[in-house]
Amino acid sequence: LYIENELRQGIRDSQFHLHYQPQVDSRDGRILGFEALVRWTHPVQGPISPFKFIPIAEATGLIVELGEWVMREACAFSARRAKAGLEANVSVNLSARQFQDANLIATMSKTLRESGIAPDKLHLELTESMLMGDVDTAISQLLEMKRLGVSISIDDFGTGYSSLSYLKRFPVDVLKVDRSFVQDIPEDSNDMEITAAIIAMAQKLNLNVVAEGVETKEQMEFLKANNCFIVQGYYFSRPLEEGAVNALPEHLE
Ligand code: G
Ligand code: G
Ligand code: NA
Ligand code: MN
Repeated sequence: LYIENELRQGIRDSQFHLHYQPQVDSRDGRILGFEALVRWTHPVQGPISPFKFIPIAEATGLIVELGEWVMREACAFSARRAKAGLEANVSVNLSARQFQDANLIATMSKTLRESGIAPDKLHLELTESMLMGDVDTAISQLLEMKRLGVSISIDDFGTGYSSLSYLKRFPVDVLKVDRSFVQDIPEDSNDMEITAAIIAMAQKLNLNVVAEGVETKEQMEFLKANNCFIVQGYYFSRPLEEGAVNALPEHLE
């Protein structure tokens, strides 16, 4: 209850801000876009990890309000980047409560309109488990999102309960290979096989594929050699404040 009240107060008092982690072309290091990640600096306790507050925001429903703020702020970031002639793709994490929220489409539509960004600049990241409950309802919600013109990614792919037979029914654009498969490349040959198989499957389904959690040059080279051309991770950059992001060169590495 304590942290719930603090969260509510924090939203009111603008204690949240976003960090942005670059997504990069593995062939030439060019920045292709960013994942927005929310941060909370509590006035007394200082920084509080999202691993701590996101689950509470989800359990209390406050994630809907917080998530709306995240989407507005990420779209505003994208608009500022576009105005400056910079790469403006931005990915936002959506939680289950938001995906089930009856107002999601209206809010998203309004946010896009008010920001003035091209809707295809906004990417929404959802997890497999969010889609696998009521599949038909999930598909119609995804179709409404697609009608707004946004792009949809399946986050943490390979860790949830996705059924491959449903995958082709979902109107999604991108698979994000979970970092648990990437982190033990090249020591774990099973993980290498799984990663290569996910990339190959994504290609056959005409989906883009993003590898997350790339921490070493060797991992990046492996992914590139296996036709994964969008990579994200500490090897290129940690999530950064907007000022630091805008100071990055067009090509990293
Ligand atoms: O940066 P990292 O420590 O930031 O994030 C920790 C966890 O919090 C990750 O699982 C990430 O997906 C989640 N997270 C970060 N930002 C957001 C957000 O804006 N919305 C939701 N729903 N989850 C987020
Ligand atoms: O659940 P999701 O995939 O959205 O989580 C993103 C999380 O991964 C964030 O906490 C982010 O800070 C973290 N992250 C991003 N790049 C790396 C990386 O290269 N290594 C590790 N260990 N974590 C990363
Ligand atoms: Na994510
Ligand atoms: Mn992920």
